[in-house]
Amino acid sequence: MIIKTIKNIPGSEITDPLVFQQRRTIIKALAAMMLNGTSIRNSWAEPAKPIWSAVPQNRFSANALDITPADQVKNYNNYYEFAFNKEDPSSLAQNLRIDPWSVEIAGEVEKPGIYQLEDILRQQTIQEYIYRFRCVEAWSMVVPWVGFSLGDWLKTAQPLSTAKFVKLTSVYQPDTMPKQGNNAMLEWPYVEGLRIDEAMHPLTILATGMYGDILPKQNGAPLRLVVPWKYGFKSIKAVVKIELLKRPPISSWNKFAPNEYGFYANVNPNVPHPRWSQNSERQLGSGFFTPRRQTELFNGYAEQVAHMYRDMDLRHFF
Ligand SMILES: Nc1nc2c(c(=O)[nH]1)N[C@H]1C(S)=C(S)[C@@H](COP(=O)(O)O)O[C@H]1N2
Ligand SMILES: [Mo]
Repeated sequence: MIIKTIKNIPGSEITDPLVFQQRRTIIKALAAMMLNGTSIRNSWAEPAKPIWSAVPQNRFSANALDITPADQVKNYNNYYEFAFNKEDPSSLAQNLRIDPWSVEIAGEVEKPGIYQLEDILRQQTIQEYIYRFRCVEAWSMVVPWVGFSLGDWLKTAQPLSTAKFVKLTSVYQPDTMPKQGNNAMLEWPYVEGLRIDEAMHPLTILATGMYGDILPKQNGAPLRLVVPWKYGFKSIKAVVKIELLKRPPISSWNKFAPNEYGFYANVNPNVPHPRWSQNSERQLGSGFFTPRRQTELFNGYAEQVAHMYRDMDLRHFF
């Protein structure tokens, strides 16, 4: 499969230097995978060297932001399939099997299908996106994700005019995910949803890497959603299925506590969580004396996204 992939990309046929550069990166990545281990799974577990370091910046990527140190982002995780604390997912998630990986597109589309991860990555424009990320628990970070536009990919499946919402589903792997095995807390698998315009928005990405490298399993490998203007729980990890629907899906946290976790979950300092203020946030990795950051409406992305909510009461649709 991998060998066939490499043969299929003659550099001479590619004119756009960005595309050429990007495909070279992928070829190098695939070659590195073959050299430093016999399978992709090995290199995911133990990446020998950064493989996404040469990808171009997306136009929404904010170079001016202070990037959170990688070790903080890799060792402070919300991943309830593995643990309810933030310390254990980084070790427990290493058991997750992510090779082979495929993602199904289904529902209100002209062309439903099941796609192998390496084919998706080969066909989509892989870029770096430096984004703010704000958890509903009032901590935040800045992460250089590597990924591609969800909307660009969905367009290839040709959404029907009846597609109004998108449902995303995480992997169900109870033998490696202890909380799924125990049937604990949420209903499994983890489910999230977006309105179709939110899913098609160019800020919305599927990430497969971060910090120029492969995405760690605890951060959602091999493919996770990132919606930077919404609370972190919307950014579902280890995605295996994407369905386009006529009606809104019921997302996991919304079902668990509907008065605390809304469907929209747009970052909003003016709408408190029932149990705490959303007015400010602790920046992950900042020192003890660093002041909290003032939370911004739509997490600082109002210019790009506010128009989608112009006629909505954000207190009601929280
Ligand atoms: N499948 C799944 N996706 C998930 C979660 C989860 O528990 N399971 N937690 C969410 C929450 S609450 C947050 S804040 C982010 C955390 O992402 P990170 O560990 O990469 O920081 O993932 C989100 N995606
Ligand atoms: Mo979160």
